[in-house]
Amino acid sequence: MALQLYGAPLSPYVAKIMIQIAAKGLDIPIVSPPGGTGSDEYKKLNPTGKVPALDVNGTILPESAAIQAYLENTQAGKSLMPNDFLESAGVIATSQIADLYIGENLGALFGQMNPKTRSDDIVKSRLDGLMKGIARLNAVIAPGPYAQGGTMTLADCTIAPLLFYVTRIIPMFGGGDPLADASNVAAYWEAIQRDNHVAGVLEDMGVALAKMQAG
Ligand SMILES: N[C@@H](CCC(=O)N[C@@H](CS)C(=O)NCC(=O)O)C(=O)O
Repeated sequence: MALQLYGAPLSPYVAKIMIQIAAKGLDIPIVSPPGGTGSDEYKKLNPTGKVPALDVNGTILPESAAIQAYLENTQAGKSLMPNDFLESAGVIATSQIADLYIGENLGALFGQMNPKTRSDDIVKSRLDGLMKGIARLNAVIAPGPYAQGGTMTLADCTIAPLLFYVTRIIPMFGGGDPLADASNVAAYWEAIQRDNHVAGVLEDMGVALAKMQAG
């Protein structure tokens, strides 16, 4: 089966698939979307224009949660989903809480990085939303070493790259420690960075972010 992942180094949604690929020991090439994310050229392949997208023998699968599920169901390597249906649904729920209530707000804040074009109202409402998202995650996540059940799951692939940005972006907008009132998330964040597969991908993200900030 020929697989190829369209990706970009700074995307937390791409990083979640890269952690999954690393943890399962898969060999899937990562390529830049032709013309760039959001370009007309790339939209001919993937109508959403977003990364990640998985090319499966010429069929393009968008959306990171769908890609996670596809790779989990079709590829060999370490299982990242519990066998128990209820535990497995819990992993999906925790991933969704992180994606919807943290990831969506982070995405909006990325668009407000430039102080010259920034809307204070958008920043305020998205920072409020992000803090509520962190509180929601705090209510469902284990304090490490992994998000659920003491072993690596797809939830860890999703959450770690989002926390990478949470801990960097809120201070950039003048906020304090975003995890100060979220002790489970704070302990989890300390622990998950010690997983080798997670650490490798987060390190690459750090390098790409430093390069972007240096202009
Ligand atoms: N819900 C999507 C979100 C993906 C996403 O927002 N990707 C961003 C990069 S972090 C992107 O490609 N943005 C380009 C665009 O919106 O045109 C997923 O889970 O895959």
